[in-house]
Amino acid sequence: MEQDLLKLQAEALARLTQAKAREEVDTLRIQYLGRKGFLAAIMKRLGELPKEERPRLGQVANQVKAAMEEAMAQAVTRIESIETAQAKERSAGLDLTLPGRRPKRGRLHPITQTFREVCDIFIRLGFEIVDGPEVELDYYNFEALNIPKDHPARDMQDTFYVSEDVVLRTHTSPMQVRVMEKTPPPVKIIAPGKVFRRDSDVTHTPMFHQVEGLMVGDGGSFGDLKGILTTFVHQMYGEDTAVRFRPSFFPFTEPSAEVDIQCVLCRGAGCRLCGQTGWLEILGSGMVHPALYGYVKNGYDTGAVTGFAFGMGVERIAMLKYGVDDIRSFYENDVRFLNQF
Ligand code: 2U9
Repeated sequence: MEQDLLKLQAEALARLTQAKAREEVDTLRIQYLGRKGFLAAIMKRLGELPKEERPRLGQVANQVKAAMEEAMAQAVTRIESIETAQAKERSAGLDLTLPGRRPKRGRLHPITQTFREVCDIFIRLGFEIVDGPEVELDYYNFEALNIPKDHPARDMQDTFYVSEDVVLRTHTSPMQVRVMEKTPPPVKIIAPGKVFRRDSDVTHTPMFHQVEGLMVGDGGSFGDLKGILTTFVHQMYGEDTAVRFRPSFFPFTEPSAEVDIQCVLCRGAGCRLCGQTGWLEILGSGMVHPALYGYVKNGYDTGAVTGFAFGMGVERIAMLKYGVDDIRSFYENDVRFLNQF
């Protein structure tokens, strides 16, 4: 019987070292140590032994039972650590066969695109870019542009005042005055940048972008003005777009002309967009007012030099190019709108 017990132990231990899952260990526990298991079956025969042998065999049976329980605990620990290692390996593993996630591509804001397109056209025509402060002296924003205090033209541009003498620039024209102060003629420059006006509706935002140009000396006639601006319109809206120059008034130019293009929607037939006129205003221009040369001096002798200037709102240029009817759409950051450009 002792031999049977030791054989049972050896057999159980061997099977436990082979076990690969906790369920297998549970099954072995029931088979070997259960109420109707192998150990219980041998113990039932204890009564067949001579009385004096029974205590020693009882002791052997207890040792066998303890050895099997210990081996079962060890098997569970071993299986658990294998399972943990396998789980780790699974989560760390890269499946290189999975399709990659497409990164969302950003793109330039439509106003930035138009802004660059406008600037590029003038760069190709020989203009140089100048940059300057957005917070500007009243002097450069108004006085030196022939708009003295109390001049009615100040009402044309509702201004953000920082102090009595400092404003957020209402146009980029101050830059051109600053350049003329420093540089004798000829100059051929564009001043692109942000400008600020106290205005907000479907065609106005408190901040918008302008590109203004100035060409003084070395030409700079009204004929040059017409040629340069017609070329600009044709490059921006297509060669077949009709252009007209309409008399206008600005304090800083004389004579002044607004530039209209054939309506982009009805092609001149008349519609709601162009107010049935067939034309859309896109920019302002004119010959630099002789009074301005008196402010900058520096070789700009009234009578000796002539020049022309122009200005446009980039948002308006973009609205007409892309058929956008509310300027505020550019600044609401709705990706469904922005994705179209
Ligand atoms: C200097 C001399 C003259 C710049 C000019 C305009 C006409 C003009 C408007 C277009 C739409 C402003 O954005 S807008 O509201 N601009 O019509 N701007 S001539 O004239 C200058 C500039 C600088 C030294």
